[in-house]
Amino acid sequence: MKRDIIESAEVIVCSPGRNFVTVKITTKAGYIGYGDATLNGRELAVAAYLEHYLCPLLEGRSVFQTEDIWNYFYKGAYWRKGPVTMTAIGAIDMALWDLKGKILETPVYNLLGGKSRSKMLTYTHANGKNLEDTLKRVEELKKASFEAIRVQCGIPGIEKAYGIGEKGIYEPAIKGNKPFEESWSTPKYLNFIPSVFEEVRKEFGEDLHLLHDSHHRLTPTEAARLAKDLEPYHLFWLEDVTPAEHQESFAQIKQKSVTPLAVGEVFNTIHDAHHLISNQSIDYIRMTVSHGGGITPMLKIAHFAEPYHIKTGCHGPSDISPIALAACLHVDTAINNFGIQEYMGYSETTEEAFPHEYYFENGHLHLTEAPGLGVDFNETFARKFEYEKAYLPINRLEDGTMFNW
Ligand code: KDG
Ligand code: MG
Repeated sequence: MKRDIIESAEVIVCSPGRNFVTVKITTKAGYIGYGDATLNGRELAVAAYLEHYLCPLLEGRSVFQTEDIWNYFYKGAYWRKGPVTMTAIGAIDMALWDLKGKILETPVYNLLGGKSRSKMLTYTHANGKNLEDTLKRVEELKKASFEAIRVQCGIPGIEKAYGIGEKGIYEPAIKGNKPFEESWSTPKYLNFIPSVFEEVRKEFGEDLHLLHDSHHRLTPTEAARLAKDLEPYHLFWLEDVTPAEHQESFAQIKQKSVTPLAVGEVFNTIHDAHHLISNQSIDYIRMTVSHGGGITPMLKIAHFAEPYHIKTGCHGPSDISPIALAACLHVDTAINNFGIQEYMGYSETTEEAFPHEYYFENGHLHLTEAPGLGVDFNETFARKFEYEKAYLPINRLEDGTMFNW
């Protein structure tokens, strides 16, 4: 019996700790590969796309044909791109690479170029309701060995600002039948945020890598002001300063400031970023493996960015499962132009549902020699937690105008 021929592909939607969509591909010889198809707040759309259109076409295909299968789904659909389509293709691609590694008894990174490094610099989030809280959280994370920290802070006068959770835990999707409403004031934000970084530097010195996410809220001129105001605090990067559909905006910001720029967590193909990369308008490309269509295209994007001095900084929120995080880590390990890996961490229930080989130690994520992606799926346990609809918040200006979240 050929080891690599696919027998079935199945989609599992459940909520161990939060909602996740998992693809399970089984070969005729009994090998099992897993992919993550979670698209926060739109999970069932991806599940339906997979169940109705992609999974039924996999039977009889060889798991080794990742390039042809990827193009079969991308070019073969006629309708290209978009987060739903690309997350669905990404999950299958990930599961196929997992299977290739398992069949060949080697970690996936060995199939992508081999080990370029032994550990990945990792950042996590300090989200404080106010400055005092934020400084406390930075202190805790430093003690937990993080060398790179994304710093967000509640803004005086804004009741519910982006990225601030209760007791330091931040989960953006909220269960219910309607999105939660946040509010926003760009002037209040711009007037306050530089003072946060001034305090963080005063308290913790220059050695800590500091990052910040503006979450798509500024115009290019406002973004340039923030980037300039933050220059004295030497950020590792300033993320998503402006809505990323308009690639030309970044060139304007780049000309006005030397604060490094990162973007890409909502991108799903190279066509969202090719000008940004070839014009060197950014410093870090932040697409993640699941939403960017899988390991196959992510590797090409990293290679394309390399000669332009652009490094990777894969999105790694808790709303992609440990399977997708592991897929990022295998790409991170294999490429030369790795920058940093985001890691928000998971609840105990999520950890139990997805036992994994990767581990965090001394500020870095590490992989082992385990074959495939090195993440298992405890299906019986995970299925005990039923999917519940959850939406990402929406965001309005103080006068009620719909704004970017
Ligand atoms: O689902 C949306 C989150 O993943 C996003 O808000 C997190 O911006 C984010 C980040 O940088 O991790
Ligand atoms: Mg972000």
